[in-house]
Amino acid sequence: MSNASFIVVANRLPVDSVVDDEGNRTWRRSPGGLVTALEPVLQANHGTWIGWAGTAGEAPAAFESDGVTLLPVSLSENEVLRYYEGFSNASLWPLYHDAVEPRVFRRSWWKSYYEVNERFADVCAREAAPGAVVWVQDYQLQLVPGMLRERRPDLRIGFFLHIPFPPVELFMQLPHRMEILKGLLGADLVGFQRPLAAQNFLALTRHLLGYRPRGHYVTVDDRLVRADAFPISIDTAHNEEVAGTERVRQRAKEIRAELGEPETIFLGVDRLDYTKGIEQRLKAFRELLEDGRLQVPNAVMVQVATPSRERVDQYMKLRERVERQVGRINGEYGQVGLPAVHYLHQSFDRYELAALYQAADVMAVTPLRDGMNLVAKEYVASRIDNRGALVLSEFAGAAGDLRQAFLVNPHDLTDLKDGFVTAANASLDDKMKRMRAMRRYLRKHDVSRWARSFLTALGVPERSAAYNPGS
Ligand code: ADQ
Repeated sequence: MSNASFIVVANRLPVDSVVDDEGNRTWRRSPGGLVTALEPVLQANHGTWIGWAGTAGEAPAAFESDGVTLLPVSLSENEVLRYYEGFSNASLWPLYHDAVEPRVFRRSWWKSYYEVNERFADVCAREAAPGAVVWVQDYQLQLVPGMLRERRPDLRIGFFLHIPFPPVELFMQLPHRMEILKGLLGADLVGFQRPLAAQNFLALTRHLLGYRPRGHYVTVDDRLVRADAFPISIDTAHNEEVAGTERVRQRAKEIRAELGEPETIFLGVDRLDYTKGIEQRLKAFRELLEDGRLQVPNAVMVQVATPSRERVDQYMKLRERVERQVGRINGEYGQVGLPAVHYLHQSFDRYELAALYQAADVMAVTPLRDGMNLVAKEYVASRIDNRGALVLSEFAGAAGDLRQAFLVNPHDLTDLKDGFVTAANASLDDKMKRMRAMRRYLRKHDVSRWARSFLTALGVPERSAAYNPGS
C-alpha cells in the first residue's frame, strides 16, 4: 500500500530483536541519537522506517512500534558478507576515512551492494505515498536516491552521509565511482557532517561529470541538487538528565575509588575501529609513562572498546594489536592490583557510560578521521559540573563544533602527548571556562535541531513535522 508520507531508509531498523528462552521474538528500541531525533517527526507523520532487522534470512513482517511503521528488508548471509561487511565496511569505510587502513575491492561485493540497494529502493518506491518525503541514511545506501528517482520522480528525496566524504583524488580510486556519484545525485538534498565534505562532493561532480556547481547547488537534468553541511548532534537534555541522577553520581565516585583515586583518569570510549586512533592513543600514553611525564598510579587510562564488525578481517587484526599493546603497557608499567590501562571490550548502558564520563579527568577522543564523533559531545553534555577536559582530534567532525576542546593532531605523536599533558595540567578555571562554552553550544545545537534544519532544507513544512519532543 503506498500511503507513507514520510519515510526513513537506513541500513538498520531502529530496533534490535530479542529472543526469549521460549524462542519468542520481541523488539527493543536501539539506543542512539538518530532514533531520538527522528521519532517525533515519524510519529507526527505516521512515518515508516525501512531497514534491515540485523539477522540474515527472511525478513519479519512489518510491525508498529511507538506509532511508527517498521518495515524490515531481508539480507541473505551472502549479502551480509558482501554488501555489508565487504563493499560497505571493507571498501567504502576505509576509503571514505582517508584510507587510514587499506581499502579492499572485490567485484562480487559490488554486485551485492547494487542488488541490496535496489531492494531497499523497490520497497521504498512501493510504500511511498504520492509526493512523499524520503530520507536515506548513510554510505551503505548511496545508490538508493538515484534508483528511487528513476522509479518515483514525484518524491522529495534527502540523503545524509554520517561519515566523511573523501577528496576527489581518493574517491577516484573507487570502482563504480560514477554509479555512486549518480546515485547520490538522485537526491534533492545531499547532507554531510562538515562543509569540506560538501565541497568535495561538489568538486567531484565537476571533475567526474563536467557539471558546474554554483554555491551549494548543482544542476542535474534540469533539477537542482543542493549539497550542504548539517553537523549531527546528541540529545543534550537527555544526556544532562542521565548525568544528573544520583545513580550516576554515586557510580562515578565508585569508579574513581575502584581505580585507586588517581590524580588523572584518562578515558577513551570508541567502537573498536581503526579510524578511532586507539593504537596511537595507547602509544602516546605508553611514551608518556616511559618519559616519566606521567606515572602510575597517579595517572591511569580506561579504554572502552565496543565490539564492532568482528567478522571483518581488519577488525580482527586490530583487536589483536590493541590487546597486545595493552598487555605490554601493563607488563611494563603496571603494579600489582594497579594496571596502567584498564581495557574493557564491552558495551555499556547510558548510565554506566555517563558515570565513566563523569569520573574521567581527561577524555581522549582522538580519531584519525571521523564524520562527527558523538562520544565527544556526550562527554561534554555529561559534565554538568563543568569539570573535566576534552582532548579532541582535529580530524573529527566534532572539532568544528567543540572549538574550546584541547585540539590535537593524532597523526603527530608529539602533539598528541603534549595535548594529553596540557589537558591534564590545565587550571580548573581554564577547564571550566572551556566546558561551559561547549555545553552552551550543545544545548542549542542538539539532535532535534539537526533533524529540523535538514528537513527544512529539504522543504518539509515545519508544521507537518512536530520536531520538538513534548511540543
Ligand atoms: P560511530 O563511528 O559509531 O558513528 P560515534 O559518533 O562516536 O561513532 O557514536 C558512537 C555511539 O556509540 C555513541 O553514542 C556512544 O555513546 C556509543 N557507544 C560507544 N561505546 C559504547 C559502549 N561501550 N557501550 C555503549 N555505547 C557505546 C558514525 C560515524 C560518526 C558519527 C555518527 C553519527 O562514524 O562519525 O558521529 O555515525 O552520525
